[in-house]
Amino acid sequence: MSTQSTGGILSHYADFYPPELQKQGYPLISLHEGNTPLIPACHLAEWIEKNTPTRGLRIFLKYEGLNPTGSFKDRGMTYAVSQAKADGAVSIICASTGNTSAAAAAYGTRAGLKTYIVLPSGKVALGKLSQAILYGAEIMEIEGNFDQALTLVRQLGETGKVTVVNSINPYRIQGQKSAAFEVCDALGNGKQAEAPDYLFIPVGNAGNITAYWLGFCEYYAAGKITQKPKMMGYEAEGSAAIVQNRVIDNPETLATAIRIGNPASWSGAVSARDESGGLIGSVTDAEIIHAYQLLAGKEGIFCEPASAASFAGLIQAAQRGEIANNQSAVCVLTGNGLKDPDNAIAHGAAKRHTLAADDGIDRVLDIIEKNKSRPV
Ligand code: AN7
Repeated sequence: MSTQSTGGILSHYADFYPPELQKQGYPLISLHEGNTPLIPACHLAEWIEKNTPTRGLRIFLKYEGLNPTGSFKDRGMTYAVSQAKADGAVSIICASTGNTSAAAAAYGTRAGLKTYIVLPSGKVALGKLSQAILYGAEIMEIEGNFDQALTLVRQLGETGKVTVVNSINPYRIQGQKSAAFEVCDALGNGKQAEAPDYLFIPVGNAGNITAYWLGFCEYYAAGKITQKPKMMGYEAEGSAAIVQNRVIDNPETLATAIRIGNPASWSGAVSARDESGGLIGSVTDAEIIHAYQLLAGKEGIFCEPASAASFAGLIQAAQRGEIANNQSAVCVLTGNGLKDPDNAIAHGAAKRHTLAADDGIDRVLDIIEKNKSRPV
């Protein structure tokens, strides 16, 4: 059986990619990534109405955690790995805070390419590490941070012995722009595609904000949409290089996915901000955790902490009066909550009870009784 696939973003948005990609025999490596839901967040909109001066905001969540490896990285990896395969590569390599490595290992394996990944030791969430291990990547853990891992990988790329699939590989950004198309198509609801007024997105290495902006600009140029959104990117406060306009040597945040002090696509993020009239801000770990809890507790949406930086940014902007009234906003939830079980367990709101095997129903009835007057 062929490993080629007609699913996934490269086939669905073929008009926005080079025609070679569709030619028979081209090794399209796909796990049917993309086509993720845009979920209306009515409860969060109510919360914003009650708790901030911003009126009439409509909120939608782009739930990228439902991609094949659980993050948006799959959109770029299908293209980067397909191209590497077509170019005759035998191995790929990436530095990663976790999600890129999971995607590279999955697509690399499917393509029959050896996958090497360089991770910051002790700083990768458990779900991501477990993926890379099961997919069978060659894992190198560096006693350093992501930025140091990426420096190493860039140097290895220059030897010509391996193909780098970090977002410095232009096919990654090209693949990831498809998420912007999907957002507009979903908001158009079967009619003319439509961009939101605001796009809130976490910023780590700044590849994704660069890719979304490219996607909105291409849809606009093609006449698919008549306006582009303001791009609202959010770094973690302890890793906010773009906000502080300096490289952060020792980036910190519990949102390990965006624990990055020298973003590779820095200038792309700045252009997206300036050309769209948006902003790049930062959110504290406390703001991230609050947003993470609200997403799960009010909408039933489980994302990883870094993803919640988008909604944390929305809360902050709404409180500061940075959002006009009666607008629409999309928050990109970049990764699945299952990626990081440790943070969910540490910061979840559930009350946990232990029952003896012979407690019978009385203890449970007692718990139900005590909860009657408590809000959900
Ligand atoms: C869940 O996996 O950089 O600004 O090595 O995993 O495009 O870097 C991950 C980044 C946001 C930031 N949300 O996106 C990696 C890596 C999640 C992420 C980001 C990442 P970029």
